[in-house]
Amino acid sequence: MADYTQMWTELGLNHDNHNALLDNLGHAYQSIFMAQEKRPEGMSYFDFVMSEAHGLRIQELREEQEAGRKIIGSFCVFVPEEIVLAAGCTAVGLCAGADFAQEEVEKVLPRNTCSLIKSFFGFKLGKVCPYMEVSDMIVGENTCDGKKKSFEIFKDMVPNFYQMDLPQTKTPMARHMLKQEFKSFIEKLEEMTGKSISLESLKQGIATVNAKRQALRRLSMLRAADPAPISGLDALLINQIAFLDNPIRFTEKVNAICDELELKVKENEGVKTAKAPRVLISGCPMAIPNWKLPSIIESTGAVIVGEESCIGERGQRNLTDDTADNLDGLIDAIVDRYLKIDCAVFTPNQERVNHIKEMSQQYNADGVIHYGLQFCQPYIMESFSVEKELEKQNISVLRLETDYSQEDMGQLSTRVEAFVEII
Ligand code: BJ8
Repeated sequence: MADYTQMWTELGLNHDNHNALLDNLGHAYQSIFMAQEKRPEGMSYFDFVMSEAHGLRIQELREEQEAGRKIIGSFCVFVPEEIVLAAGCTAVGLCAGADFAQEEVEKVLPRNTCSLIKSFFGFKLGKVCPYMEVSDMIVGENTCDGKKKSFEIFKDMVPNFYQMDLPQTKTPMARHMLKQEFKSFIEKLEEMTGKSISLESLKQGIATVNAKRQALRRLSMLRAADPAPISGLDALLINQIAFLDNPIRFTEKVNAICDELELKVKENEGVKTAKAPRVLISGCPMAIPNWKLPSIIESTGAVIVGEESCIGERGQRNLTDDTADNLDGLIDAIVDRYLKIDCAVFTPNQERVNHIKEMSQQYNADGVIHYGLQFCQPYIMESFSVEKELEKQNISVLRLETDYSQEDMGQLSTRVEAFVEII
């Protein structure tokens, strides 16, 4: 990696903390990803992106800023990338997948807060996330109580915070509210950039994001093959990088790896042997660098064939209809697309269980591992009804609760191994 010290200083990063984080990440990446066998050649691009995630990609974002674009950071797949792009801005997902500066975090948040929320506080307090620091505006959404209340504290830690209110039901009233929220978001972006979103720019934004979703869908479908042509770890990594990379280049690279995987499927080549146990993961999102559970699962010899998660199919599943010939019609289409996201903060949320069943059939999964982050009420509460419904269909389920620490690795491995043996 080139020397980015000056850039990191200009962004206000804490060098000691940041170096420690990069060191840890580098080691984890080597031992988890590079140790895998039979990786597709196309993964070399994604390895490169990861190796330059705090370097070249940040430099690119700064160059975009110099050319007049604004960078919009967010924590939720409800923040519409189509609208961000239409406003001439760039969207980045703020990853929150590792513990950092825990002592500092617990001075401002209760201990029993989910790891994801603690993580973005830790990245901010420890000054280690260049994406957070390069963002011109950070959007926080009212989803779970944890995020909603923690944003009341977080908003004072960043220079330009925007709160997006989201409904928790899918009634006509809730739909109306979401449309008003998206319109306010458009106004905010227009005010920031001094430019109006036009029919053409919104169509273009929709086309770019739809193409990215279609490429990720193609990747998902290829994982239905037995033997699976790509590991769950690598597929998860691609889904994680979807939140950081330039969307057009990313789409090209995902399609390129899909071309390679199609050939592998034709030739019956897989990352594991045919008939290796096939697992579907369902639950909380796994942000970079949260690879703990997938690496435990795949180290047992099983292969993960899908993620029912926002960093996975829940976040990317649906396309936005781009056929309307006026701006309001396109905004309606965006609202309709986003209201299909079946996050556990919604009630009722029968669609999610239906999707889990559908995915386990589509990808020929032998069992489902429900992943809940400790203290995440929406997903942990929902895991009981998910388990009941899946068991009615004779789908084996393992419900796990964990956090970002390494302390429960042994216990998790034992439970996962036992599950993989019976499926
Ligand atoms: S649309 S899943 S990205 S809110 S793990 S912080 S829910 S206590 S992340 Fe999410 Fe948007 Fe929903 Fe998706 Fe709260 Fe649970 Fe923590 Fe969570």
